Amino acid sequence: MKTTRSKQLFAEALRYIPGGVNSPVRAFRSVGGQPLFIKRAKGSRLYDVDGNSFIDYVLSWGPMILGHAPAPVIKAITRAAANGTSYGAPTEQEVRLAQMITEAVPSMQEVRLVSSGTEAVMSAVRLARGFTNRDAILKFEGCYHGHTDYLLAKAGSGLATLSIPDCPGVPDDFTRHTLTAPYNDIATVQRLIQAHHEDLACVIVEPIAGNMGVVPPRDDFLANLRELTRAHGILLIFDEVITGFRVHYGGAQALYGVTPDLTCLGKIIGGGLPVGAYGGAREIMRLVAPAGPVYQAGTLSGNPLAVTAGIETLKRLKTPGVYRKLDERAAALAEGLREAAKKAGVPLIQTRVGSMLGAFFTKGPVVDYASAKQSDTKAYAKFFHRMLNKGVYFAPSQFEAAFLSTAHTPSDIEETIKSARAVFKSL
Ligand code: HOZ
Repeated sequence: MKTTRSKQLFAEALRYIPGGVNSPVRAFRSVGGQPLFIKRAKGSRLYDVDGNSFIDYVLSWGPMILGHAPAPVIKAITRAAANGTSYGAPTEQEVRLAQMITEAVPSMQEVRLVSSGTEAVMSAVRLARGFTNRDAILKFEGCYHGHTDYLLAKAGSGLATLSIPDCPGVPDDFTRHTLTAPYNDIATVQRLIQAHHEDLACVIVEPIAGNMGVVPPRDDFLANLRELTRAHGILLIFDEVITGFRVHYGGAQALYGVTPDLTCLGKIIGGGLPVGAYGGAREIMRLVAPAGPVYQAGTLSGNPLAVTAGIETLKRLKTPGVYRKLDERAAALAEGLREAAKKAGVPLIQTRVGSMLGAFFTKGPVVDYASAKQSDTKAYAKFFHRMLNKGVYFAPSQFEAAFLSTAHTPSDIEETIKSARAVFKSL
């Protein structure tokens, strides 16, 4: 594979940008080698600056559920851009997107739009603290909720990829109020809640963990969290930045039938433009400024381009059969990879919920961060590079998810499985 131009650009990037990238996992550090610089993308394909093309399963880390550059979305944002790109004043479009979100996710009676998932979570936790008048929060090991100081404790995504357990620059004082428990371990949650319930404002969880690879919740894990938090007046926050509109039009909460108090969204609701949102019961949301005293603001919040892309994306996702089709294609891919690994004698645990997939090189089971960390990351790195050489782009980290879009065709899936057969044999 020719990578001359990517290499030149990366050398240049290293002069001006820390690590040469604007977000750590993009740097290929844990799989080795250098990142590819992307020139354009369309449908299921990425095209790099050296003229290589790839079937893309990263999809900008989740937002591009309709594939890249979907015609109706591009048309709508082009039209919107001609009317100006930001006003710092309310627009009709943001009311429409808020309406669509609250209709799709009924637990979000009111919603505040922000500019990233990090911002959504940070604001939701502040709101939970303001509402309960308590300081402590409980999060799960390997779950990633953005890069807010007190949420970096034992976090997934880039921190798992780069093995950073505690981030310098975060004073101990800031994480003093953050408790952590293993994902899927309700006994530990129960113990922590018993000990700290008077001070616990919220429990925050990715209802399907997608930042330590993909780790689905055990059968009653979410329902038990709901019961325990409700019993002690603790708010339950679902971080659905990845799962929102990904696993179901109503998010993971609709899929599992468990209703949180607050929900955080991002990625898909911006159709590939920077966006985030948090929302919940009216009684709680009415505390957000200017309706109430919990302050939160943003110059680009509700940005007209991002909101337009979000509306157009959600409109398409509402079409009957969309999620069934995504599920069928993802199932075919997961099954094909599993079979191929088995035939080649490669131990592989394939996890999947809808169109979110994980692949761990281990005998498993993978139920939490500790077991995800047991997997053979060197084998993943080899798999990643050999697939890349065959024109298939998976995440450059074991601890991220793979995603499918409505633009992935059966022949994309077949081509991927065919490549994987050869790659597994070579491992
Ligand atoms: N935190 C993102 C994945 N879970 C990665 C963002 C990026 O590198 O673009």
